[in-house]
Amino acid sequence: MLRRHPSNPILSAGDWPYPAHTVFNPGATRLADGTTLLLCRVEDRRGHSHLCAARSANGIDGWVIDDQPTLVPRPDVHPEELWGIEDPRITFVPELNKYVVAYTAFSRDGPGVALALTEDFRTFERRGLVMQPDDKDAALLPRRVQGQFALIHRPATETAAHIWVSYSPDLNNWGHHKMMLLARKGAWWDANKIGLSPPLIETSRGWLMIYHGVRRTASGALYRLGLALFDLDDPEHCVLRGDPWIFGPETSYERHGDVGNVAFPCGTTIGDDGDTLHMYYGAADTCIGLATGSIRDMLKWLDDNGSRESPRTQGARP
Ligand code: BMA
Repeated sequence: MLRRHPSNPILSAGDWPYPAHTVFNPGATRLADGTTLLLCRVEDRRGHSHLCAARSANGIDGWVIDDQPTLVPRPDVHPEELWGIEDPRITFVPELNKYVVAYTAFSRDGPGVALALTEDFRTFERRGLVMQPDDKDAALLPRRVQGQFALIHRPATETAAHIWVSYSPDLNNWGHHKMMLLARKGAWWDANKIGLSPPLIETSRGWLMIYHGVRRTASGALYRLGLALFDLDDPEHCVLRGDPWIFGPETSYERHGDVGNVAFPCGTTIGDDGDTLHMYYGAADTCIGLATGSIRDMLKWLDDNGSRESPRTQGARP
């Protein structure tokens, strides 16, 4: 359902105009003129990450990469960014006429969720930490639902890591926290730990979610992707959830790298036809891959491979 581009990996540290150890887990959007913008996580040789923008007319090649880091940690004013900023998810919000970037701030006490607003990916208005540690894998919906902004995120405890949605009137004050999707249990590919991957995709049938499931194996974790669909007006209500995973590490650049067996998308763009989905993903925490699919095919696949879930029983099926 998602086909890898033959020139994968499309971006890696060797393409960078300044020293970089690895580049991965990019947020993605299309700018007003159709340009694809990736906001890439760049890890330096201290192990700290910052974000750097890369722009391309076709979203495949000809990338123009900022010659300096685009958004850097500011632990002097935002102590929660002490050990870097990671994994941005970009949402264009027409009401604000701005892009909202939800990213992981790596604090002394673990990862939390921070927001920054921008019009041009050159200057940013930081809103700071909105979800305290341990929390990550966050993205905003592009419009209010029932009068409120909605943020998807993944709080984690020692025993649980499920996907939640929280609501806010102003992007600063968050409440009405609701469980959105539960990790399954036992042998399932998405047992114990799941998280949002790219921001939700709005379709006529609901919000389409691509999420990752982490399978713990004797030789480490396996990061794979699944699909779920949520009610447009009530995003905490899961309409359909796919049973099998749809995309996982297979190629050498996904199998081998700093963290092998990881395919981790943080962004998608939609083609001019309104259906073609370009998914940008971190491969093995080392480089960036592109895979392409069809939103229509994904919805059809969910009809054929999905189960209806009620909030009380989701994830609990054997
Ligand atoms: C997750 C995040 C991602 C990373 C993945 C695999 O928990 O930290 O940034 O790609 O693990 O290491």
